[in-house]
Amino acid sequence: MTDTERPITHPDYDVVVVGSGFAGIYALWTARQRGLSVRGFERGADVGGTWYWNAYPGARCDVESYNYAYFFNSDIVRDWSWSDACAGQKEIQRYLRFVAERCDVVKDITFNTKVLSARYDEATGLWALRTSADDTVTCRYPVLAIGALSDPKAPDIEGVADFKGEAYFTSSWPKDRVVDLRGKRVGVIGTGSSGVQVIPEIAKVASEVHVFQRTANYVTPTNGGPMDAALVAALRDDPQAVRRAFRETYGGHTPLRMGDERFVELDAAGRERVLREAWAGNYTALAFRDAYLPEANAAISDFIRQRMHEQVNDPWTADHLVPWDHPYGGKRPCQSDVYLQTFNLPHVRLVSLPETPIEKILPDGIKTSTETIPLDVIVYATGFDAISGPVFAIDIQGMGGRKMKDAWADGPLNYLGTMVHGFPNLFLPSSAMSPSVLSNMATLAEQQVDFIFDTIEWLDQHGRPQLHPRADSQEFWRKETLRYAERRPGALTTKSWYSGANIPGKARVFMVYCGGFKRYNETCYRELQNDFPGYELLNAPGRGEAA
Ligand code: NA7
Repeated sequence: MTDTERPITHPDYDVVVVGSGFAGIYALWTARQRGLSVRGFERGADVGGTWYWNAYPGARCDVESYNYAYFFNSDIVRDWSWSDACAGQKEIQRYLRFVAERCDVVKDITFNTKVLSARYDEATGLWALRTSADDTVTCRYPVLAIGALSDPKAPDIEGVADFKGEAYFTSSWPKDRVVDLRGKRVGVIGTGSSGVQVIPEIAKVASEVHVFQRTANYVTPTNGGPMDAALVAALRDDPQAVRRAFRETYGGHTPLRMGDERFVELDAAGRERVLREAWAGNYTALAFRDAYLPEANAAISDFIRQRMHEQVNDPWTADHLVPWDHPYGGKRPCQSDVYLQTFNLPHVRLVSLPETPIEKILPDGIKTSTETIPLDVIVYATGFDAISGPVFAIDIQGMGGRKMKDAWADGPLNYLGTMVHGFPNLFLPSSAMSPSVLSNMATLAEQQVDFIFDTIEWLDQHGRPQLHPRADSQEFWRKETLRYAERRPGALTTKSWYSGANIPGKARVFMVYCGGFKRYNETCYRELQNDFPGYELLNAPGRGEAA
């Protein structure tokens, strides 16, 4: 009998938190605040999650830092200053370390340790988590704060292992040394947000840059630059009011700037005027009050294409850098002030894969259908097995020995984005069917952790039954997610990682709840206030006390 099959007799901890990004750090702190025993596991050598791993040059958040931050503790809000309106990776990782130290949770985390499996024990209602340190810990409540974009996608290209030069992934860029690309011939595969950020940085030092693009993306200017002092002062004045206000918005952040005229009420000249004003103010995506209408979205998409096109000198390159195949927002749009102009440099060149696909990677370069390109370095910015990938990376077994992989064989199913039928007391913040990547992930982390620990508190007050969502609640939530996705232009028609289309063979399900943060939060708390009508309660005899 292996250690993981042995009967569980007692919980080592009330809560085990896996991951130490935004959600993990706050979950550890919240568990302690509520008098629960807790242990954290982190596969990296430090806290930060996404912001630990994605340490490539140019990595930067495209949500403004004064939004993309914690608000649960007013002193932390007042004691941290951002150097830029959109902070870079290093600064965000430093911030997360600062918060973890202030909350004194670093000591609770076992670093460099992966959680490999989680098994539910029906006799006791407890969970056993097996780690890469060949250890098993047991708990009542596993909180898998493992992120939505933390399982890198292996490049499905022949010959990857044959390349004899240097190879780097943006998703696991070396942190222990400086990668020196000076004077080197570099190929970059992938033009999503990571590619768009790293390519201009590589172009500053490399002798040649070959950008291998499968699909062009929308690229609009960033919101970076100096912080607005008045805004910072307002945020620091009453952080708790800000925190409450965020939860009343669609995206979980300060209200976005948007145009106040309606597309349907304007003639062609009026629409052009509004779009130009919005471009100057950097709110083109919300140029109209009714920007969500497909016809308004089409005008916005066209306008952005024109602005992109005019930044690139070579007509062929410009034509190919502009996304013609999907509407704005169908895929995750990118932001950069320098990406498009980078292609005007003489040593930077676009290779358009739909016309000249990569045939294989050679020991000394990349062979496309028309040429062999000699390279010293290949950078893979090829993305992630998003949202459900990190969940599948842990072998999770629930009631009746059912595996999560089987429960989600046709795509993720859960209720309110946090719990899965048949997996009692297991919590999955930042996972599928939550506002997730279409909201401010920092606000979402706080909201979900609050909801999870309010749920745990309710369970403790009610004799600690086991709780899991009913199957019909999951079905309702699946339909709700689909209903809102149908209203989002391009959501269901564009091939994107939002719906698993970037992974061959992955079930195609739109995985992000687009009903807005406010509605999501209210739906969660309606359950709690009404004693969880959408869930089933199970009693678990023979439970021991946590150490
Ligand atoms: P993305 O947005 O998934 O981008 C990955 C890119 O890599 C995208 O352009 C892909 O093309 C391309 N790709 C993936 N596999 C291949 C192969 N085999 N050949 C050629 N090109 C390939 O990931 P990012 O890391 O850039 O961004 C992730 C999120 O991080 C981002 O959205 C923000 O939320 C932050 P495709 O579009 O699939 O044709």
